[in-house]
Amino acid sequence: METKIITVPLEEGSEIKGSEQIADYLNQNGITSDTAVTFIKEESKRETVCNCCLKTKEAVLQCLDRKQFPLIIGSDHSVSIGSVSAVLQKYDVSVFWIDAHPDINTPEASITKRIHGMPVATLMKDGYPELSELTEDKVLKKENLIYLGVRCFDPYEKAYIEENKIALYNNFSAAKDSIVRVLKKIRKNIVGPVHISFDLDAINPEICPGVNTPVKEGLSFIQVKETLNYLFDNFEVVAMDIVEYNPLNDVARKTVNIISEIVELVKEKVHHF
Ligand SMILES: [Mn+2]
Repeated sequence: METKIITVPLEEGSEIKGSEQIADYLNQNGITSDTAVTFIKEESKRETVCNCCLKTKEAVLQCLDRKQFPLIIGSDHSVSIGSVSAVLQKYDVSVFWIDAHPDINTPEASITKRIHGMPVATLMKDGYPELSELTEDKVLKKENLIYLGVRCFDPYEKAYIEENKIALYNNFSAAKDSIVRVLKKIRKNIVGPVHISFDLDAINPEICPGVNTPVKEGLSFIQVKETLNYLFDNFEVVAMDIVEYNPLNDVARKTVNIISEIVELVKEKVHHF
């Protein structure tokens, strides 16, 4: 199968400058977009995010219809409202949300009110109505969500995840289990196709600094590659996001080099589908 790179230059969900020119930065570093999503900016950030997610959803749906693999490279994580909404129209997917943050805030519970902290709740129909509508009659089910690498919670988020028994695995280096052993253990519980939503801030910011909201510690790049290799080799991965890239925070091209390696890994795996 062929991989299609869809770049999405959204900043309004994070409200942090730096991601508008990601397609140019990626291009300068040898990563060419097949589709660069464009959208109308409105006065309201919410409406802008909504326009952007709708366009992202359309681009992803087009890929899926053409039997191509959509690899979405984005700025703020709100773009996943668009990408996962598209995938949900075609598949009853399990979503691996690899991130420092759970992104499951609701508009009411959110402290910052930034939409990039709400995509998971939005996909579960607990977001702003005009954004939650993008999933149409589908919804991301709690039992189909698996968090990896999450280590920075708001109190509401922590309580929600615990109460709803959402699968969450982190702190692999301290645990006896390696990340692959954890994935092997949970494999039998995962049914159907998989969407990977990978936030670059899951990685330790010392090795991956070019993100919007860094959180100290985190996964090593080796752990990320092990995870992706395992997921692609053992599941039907149907789409993937790489998000929260902020070129203005990058140091010595560390982050863009990581993106580049991930893109090559994905293309290689998808090529054999
Ligand atoms: Mn995120």
